[in-house]
Amino acid sequence: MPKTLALYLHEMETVHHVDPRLTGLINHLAETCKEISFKVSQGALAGVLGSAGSENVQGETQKKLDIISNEIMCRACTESGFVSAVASEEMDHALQVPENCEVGPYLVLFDPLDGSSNIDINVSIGTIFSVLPAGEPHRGVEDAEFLQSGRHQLAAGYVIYGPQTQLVMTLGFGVMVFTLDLSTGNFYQTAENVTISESTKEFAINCSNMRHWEAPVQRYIMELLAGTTGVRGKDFNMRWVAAMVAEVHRILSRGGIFMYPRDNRDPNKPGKLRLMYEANPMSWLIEQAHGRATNGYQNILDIEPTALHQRVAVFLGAKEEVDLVTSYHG
Ligand code: AFP
Repeated sequence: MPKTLALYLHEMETVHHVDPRLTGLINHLAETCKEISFKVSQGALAGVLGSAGSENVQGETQKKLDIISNEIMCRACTESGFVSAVASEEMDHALQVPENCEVGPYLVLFDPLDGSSNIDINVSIGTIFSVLPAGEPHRGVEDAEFLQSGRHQLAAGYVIYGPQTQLVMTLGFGVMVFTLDLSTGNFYQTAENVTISESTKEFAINCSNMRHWEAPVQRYIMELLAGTTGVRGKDFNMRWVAAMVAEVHRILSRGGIFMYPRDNRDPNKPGKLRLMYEANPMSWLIEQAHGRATNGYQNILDIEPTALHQRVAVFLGAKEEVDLVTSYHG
């Protein structure tokens, strides 16, 4: 039988001296995502599909499962005893730990349900998380305390709710994959030290936005589309799932490059994806798997955040391709 998540986390404590409160938090997140996974699998039977009729801080329409997942994550994290506060893509500001619960030394950020447009059509979605240091456990955490670059992350990962429910995570010692066994309720390790090939023939981008992209991205994509008849001299395949979790999972599984560039529709929105909830945790996973992640100009993990809900352009995956499209930005 493969290794359980619990055993892997115990090894991290003994071999790499990872703080037991951090491994405790990861275990807690995994248990919490099992609950979300169950709700997702129930779908219409649990009445969790469809729109909630509200908007989040980004002005996006919320689905019922966005709200349900957010409530599950918020409650589980703030009552865990491991965190000083949490921040979510679905909430305006940081959420504090209730007075009757203990505080811990970590800050957790999450996108409780990434890929909301896939919920009602039964296509892969996921929960993304990022763990930052809080210093001494304390209350009254300000939003500003979350504004740490991705290099400060102590743990990052996601749980994908697809044909299988899988936890993919890093504590800075490689990327590990755990698959939920529904018969035992345990996560078992099914891949370790995942690496991404430097080259690829597969890309992911929402081409419907092509006319809005900046010149470097237009050039790069046109070259890919030209295939064997163009400067690249090889044909490329394309995929688009509309859930970053699923795109990153495919890239970790068989390689590729994923892009969500900035475009000229709204100068106040440099890209669609959120730095703190999506780009940072995914970029750390990709770097741990020997890939690369940039915003076209610099490594995403080096970006100093200025706002909790900051957006960012994202190019991540196979090193050769990310380097090339980044070089086109000049
Ligand atoms: P939602 O979670 O709001 O559906 O957004 C998902 C996402 O942030 C990311 O996971 C996808 O890669 C991207 O948006 C899809 O965007 P488009 O709908 O513009 O293709």
